[in-house]
Amino acid sequence: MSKNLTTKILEAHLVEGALVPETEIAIRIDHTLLQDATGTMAMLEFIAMGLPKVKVNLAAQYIDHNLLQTDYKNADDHAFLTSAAMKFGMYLSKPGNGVSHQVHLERFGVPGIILLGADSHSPTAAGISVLAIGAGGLDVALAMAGHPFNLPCPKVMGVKLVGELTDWVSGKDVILEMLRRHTVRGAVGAVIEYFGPGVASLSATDRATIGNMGAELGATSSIFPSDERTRQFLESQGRGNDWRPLSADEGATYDEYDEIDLSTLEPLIACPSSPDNVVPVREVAGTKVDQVIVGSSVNSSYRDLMTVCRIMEGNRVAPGVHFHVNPGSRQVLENIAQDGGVMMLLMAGISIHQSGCLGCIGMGQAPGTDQVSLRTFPRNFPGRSGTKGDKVYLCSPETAAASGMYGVITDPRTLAKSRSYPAVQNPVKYLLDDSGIIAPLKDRSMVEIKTGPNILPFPDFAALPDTLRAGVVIVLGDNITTDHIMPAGNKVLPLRSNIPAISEHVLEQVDADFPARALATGDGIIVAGENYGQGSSREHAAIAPRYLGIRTKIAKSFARIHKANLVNFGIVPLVFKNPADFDLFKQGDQVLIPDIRRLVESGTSEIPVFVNGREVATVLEISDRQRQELLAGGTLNLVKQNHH
Ligand code: MIC
Repeated sequence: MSKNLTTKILEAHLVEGALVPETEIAIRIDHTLLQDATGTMAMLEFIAMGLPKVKVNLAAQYIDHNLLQTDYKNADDHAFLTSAAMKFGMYLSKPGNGVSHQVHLERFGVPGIILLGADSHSPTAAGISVLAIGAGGLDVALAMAGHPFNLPCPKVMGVKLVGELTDWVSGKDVILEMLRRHTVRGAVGAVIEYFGPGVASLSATDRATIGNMGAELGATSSIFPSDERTRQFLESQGRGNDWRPLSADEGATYDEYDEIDLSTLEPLIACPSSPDNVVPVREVAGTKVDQVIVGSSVNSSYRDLMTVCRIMEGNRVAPGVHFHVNPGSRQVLENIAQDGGVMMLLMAGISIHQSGCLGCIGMGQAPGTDQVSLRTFPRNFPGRSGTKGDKVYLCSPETAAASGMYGVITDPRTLAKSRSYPAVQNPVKYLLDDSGIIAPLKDRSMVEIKTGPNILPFPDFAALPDTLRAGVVIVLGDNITTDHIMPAGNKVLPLRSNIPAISEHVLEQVDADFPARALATGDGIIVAGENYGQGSSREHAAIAPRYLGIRTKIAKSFARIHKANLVNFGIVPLVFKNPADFDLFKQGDQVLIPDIRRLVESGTSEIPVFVNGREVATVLEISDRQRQELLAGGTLNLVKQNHH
């Protein structure tokens, strides 16, 4: 039978289960990736497992998120992560060396492998045909310890690409078109597999852009065939030997199907404040812009930045606009510097920042009150920039450059009147410099792990009680993001290794009293609408609410990574059998779930919940393994029990 590429890669890595969508499978992991914001907790969890060394082919620790050193906290975390990476045989990418996604693409990814990353944008590696999956830190720590990764088997959404992009349109517009068509929930439970004649016209870095923002559709991962373009990219990185061809079989079928004619796409833009709020740029053209940022998590490659350089060459940023560039890696910066791009940016009046995530995660670069910020980033969830009521638009580097030049949102095709499209290609041979990467040590015996006063041990969580009596601490609507639940930004991110301190910020943007009320309630419940917990992989969005006493969340539906994180930390993720029952719950209600422990243990999917004298049917759709984790009060408790 002919197979699609996703099936082939999953089959080659399958350890348990069968490839039947929605049933649980376990897969072997080849590479793991941690970054510093999720990595401190993941590393503490790995240390708690008591192993002397990582047990995957390659484990990388990146320092790219918490780069501002406003006090000792981030610097301490970096010293901790560096020492732990050296202790356990990992690669360490130093602060300023680049964003994990870009660096892994450049230096480590290999077509056909599976990468598990504690960052939802890990599927950037789709650019070179790596099946990369975002997961919570604990799941990645378990993979580092050699455990297979458990997940609901994804369905495969085949997207046939035909035609070629026209001038001034690039990879970002392809994924914005996907978001326009399918919304932020459109690919939940699916791998998006691109195929067809249009693929060959997309560079590895344009494919990486499309893979990165598959996360915004809720996809488990995204994948492209490995072809001549993939080979060229690996050759240009001095890694031609890592290349192998990969594609779907002739006549392969897909669970879902879509088709995009690349030649019909025009420049698109996601308006505030959701990545799927997409319109053609021309519809919002003329909107005054205060800030423009190109780079960070996505659109930070050589092609992306050099496109901006070439468009801005001999031009200036409009007065009143602050234009920033955040290179994806030191390698990208060095290569555009070698080709004269840095001077083009400087002479245009653009600020060049160090390579890293920076404003993408609210680590600096927050816009001012009522200012419009145009970014090539993947997410524009409300307040994520660090400014309440922010107005963040997401667009391609082409649109960003044109808008920065004119000071208003501008369709880049209008530039065609005065200049030709630069059509930048990635270098045939990159200038290579791995000085920002420390390779695993041969002799690790002398390495001591450094901690600091802000790095606290993982809190103890109690096992699931027999019967749960809990108060409804808050009722929330649809599409609540992990940025709502556990905000990022330069104030909160430094607390990622200190659960008591970070828990004071849970849901603060939605309701500043939530943390205090949750603590006062004792055992608590959160009630929510559809797609609860979309967005990032941050497990703090589960750990910190749990620390505040939240024992169950009842929602109309959950996002994949967040649901897995909830179980990992002992929070029971219940789904309304009848979504209309959502209306029966109000803040302050007392809820009773009799016999919850026995029900979870018994394997039944139906869990009755009592509120205001009414019985509400809810469903618990998790695997037997996850049931054991819930009973123990979380995965770490179970791992510890099994070790003793
Ligand atoms: C993000 O883009 O939201 C992040 C920051 O990269 C997160 C990880 C985190 O919260 O540390 C992600 O996407 O997983």
